[in-house]
Amino acid sequence: MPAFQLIIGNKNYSSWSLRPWLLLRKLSVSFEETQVLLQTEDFKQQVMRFSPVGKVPVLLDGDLAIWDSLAIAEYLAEQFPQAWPRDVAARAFARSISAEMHSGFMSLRSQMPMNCRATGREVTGNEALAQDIERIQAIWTECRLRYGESGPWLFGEFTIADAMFAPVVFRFNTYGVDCQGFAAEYMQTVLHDADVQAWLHAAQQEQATIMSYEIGLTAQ
Ligand SMILES: N[C@@H](CCC(=O)N[C@@H](CS)C(=O)NCC(=O)O)C(=O)O
Repeated sequence: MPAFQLIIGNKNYSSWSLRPWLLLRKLSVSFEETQVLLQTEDFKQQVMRFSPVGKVPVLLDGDLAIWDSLAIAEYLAEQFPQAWPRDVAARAFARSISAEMHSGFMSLRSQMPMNCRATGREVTGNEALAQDIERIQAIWTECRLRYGESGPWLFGEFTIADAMFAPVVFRFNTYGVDCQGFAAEYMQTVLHDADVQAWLHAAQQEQATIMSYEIGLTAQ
């Protein structure tokens, strides 16, 4: 039986769930997956069996529960140090952008919710959304230029930073955000990754639809 159990929401919509799921896959750690669908009547009640917050994701390691995506990532990094870049400066940078993702980009989150199986959606975003998009492309470009020599991910090898930004790639794909250069290449790396594809495939099989995430069907 795997040591870890990961409680997640809908693969199509739960961007926070994708992050630790992808990290566990990339660390080749076996884990059991338990899905609690968002917006089911007893969602809170079900998730609160595992965590006091009642939000997904939650990682269970035996009797120990770790909630919140970044805390889960840090917990895993204690056991699998390759989850962060080895170089101290790169690691500091990776931690900074991961924290920036975790605590910021509110306009992106609210105006472009993750809906990974959808494509061809259009939103007329505001200036704050444009700034979020610009900042994310700048982050990806800087990472690839400064730290990306040893592989196709932000820091060459896959790290927590890639897990943190994976849902953003799905968002850009869904809403047709036009990326150029290094940012465009990075999008392709993520979208063609086998584990990301496995997540997407599962999302495409899900039947549940949450209308508040289904935006941009026609130009607004
Ligand atoms: N800061 C948390 C955010 C977790 C979160 O908001 N999860 C959403 C799903 S993506 C959730 O559980 N929503 C249900 C609710 O708030 O009732 C993290 O990083 O894990």
